[in-house]
Amino acid sequence: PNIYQQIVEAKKERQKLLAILLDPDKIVWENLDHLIIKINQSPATHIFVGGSIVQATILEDLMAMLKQKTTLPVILFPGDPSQISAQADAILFLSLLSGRNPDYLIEYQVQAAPILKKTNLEVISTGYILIESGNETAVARVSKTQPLDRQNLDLVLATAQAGEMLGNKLIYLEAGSGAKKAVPSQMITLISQSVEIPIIVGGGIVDLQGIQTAYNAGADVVVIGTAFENNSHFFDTQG
Ligand code: 1GP
Repeated sequence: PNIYQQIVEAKKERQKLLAILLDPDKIVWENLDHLIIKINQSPATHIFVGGSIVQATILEDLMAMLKQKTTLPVILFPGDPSQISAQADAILFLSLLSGRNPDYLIEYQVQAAPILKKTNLEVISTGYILIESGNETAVARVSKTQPLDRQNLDLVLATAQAGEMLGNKLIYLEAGSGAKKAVPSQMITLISQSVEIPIIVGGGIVDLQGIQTAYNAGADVVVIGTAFENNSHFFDTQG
């Protein structure tokens, strides 16, 4: 089954999706079994795998474990073209539309294309928009780009609309991993009402209420990284 079609169907049905982000670089291997059990018990519908800097062997090892121990679809969320594993189900083919660094707009995509052609990965073009979040996040640092001003709704809107016109299948509103402030609700609402494609929201969401707030604002997919990484009981302690 086509993962993107499922996301579109869910949006139509107003069914909300939840992705747990695993950064291969931060995995504590002794805890991985337990972590995957907790993911299977959680309301997560997808697993995202990626990070700013990831060793290839670690990525493959993590993917092998995930394929063995969970039936959830695994989607690569790569920081660069080295983070491609044929063991995943799909890849977010990202363009960092908030930035003006050509590497993240076209260079890395050109490098990745021939590699992806040799796999069966479902490629999901994603307009990736980094929003200023009160602290410098790894995405901004590693990509050497400026996030968009969180007050400048017009610019975020124009960026999302351009992303859709360019043919992207998803818009990802990103505050950055470990962000102090999550993407503002008002912004999520505006963007979700102004583009047809599904909206992913992530970065700095630390409790179940934050997830609900993003859903209510119009997010179709919410991504939880750090909060689950810090507390594998995240989804049962607060239920
Ligand atoms: C980062 O949006 C994701 O790319 C998740 O962020 O680690 O803050 O949950 P957190």
